[in-house]
Amino acid sequence: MKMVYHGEDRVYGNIPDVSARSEDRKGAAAEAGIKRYRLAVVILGILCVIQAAVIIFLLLSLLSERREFERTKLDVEAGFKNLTEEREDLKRKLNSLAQGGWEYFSGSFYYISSIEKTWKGSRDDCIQKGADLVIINSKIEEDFIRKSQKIVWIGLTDSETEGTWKWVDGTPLNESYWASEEPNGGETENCGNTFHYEKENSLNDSPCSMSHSGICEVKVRP
Ligand code: 2F8
Ligand code: CA
Repeated sequence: MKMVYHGEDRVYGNIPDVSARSEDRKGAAAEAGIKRYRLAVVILGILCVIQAAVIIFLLLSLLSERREFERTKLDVEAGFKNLTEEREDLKRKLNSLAQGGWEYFSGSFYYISSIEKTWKGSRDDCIQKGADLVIINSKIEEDFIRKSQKIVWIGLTDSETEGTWKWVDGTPLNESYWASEEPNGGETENCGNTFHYEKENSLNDSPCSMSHSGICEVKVRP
């Protein structure tokens, strides 16, 4: 406020000081501007911090994924190397089987012994070769064995329980290829062979003490 004079007369009063008000307004506006500016700086700062946090998080995720990928890659490479070695090993084994008189048929190698032995003697020979007497799982397998045109011991016996025929792996005889009227030996004939190889169904029971060739089997695929 400032005093105003009119001629000689002094007039006293509180007249608003316009220029001061304008100054005040300017000051207030400047202060508000500074506040807005500070607020903007703070918001920008917060946004920068958030952005930096997001970038760091993404980088860490990326690094962890990359490490995981590297680990998986190493595992796959090691698995591939093992498989390649196993394949080479199998090839060597197959070649040596083929050269040793084994015959391949439908996922298995078969060997017919030239020396005739009891059922147990023939089985022991097969086991000693890393095999066992054959287990017949299908008609085509039975036909393949019949084609040898020999009586051969197979991996079938009811020695444990009379009348309960089992394969050497302990599985029961389900699909049977008994010749007609077989098995007929009761307690005197407890081991299986291909006595009737000329017939469509060739299996027979014979005394286990008889001497025959045996047919061994090694499965090379399930
Ligand atoms: O005719 C089938 C019959 O043939 C032979 O006996 C005569 C067999 N014997 C031996 O293998 C010792 C039976 O087992 C067979 O059932
Ligand atoms: Ca018989």
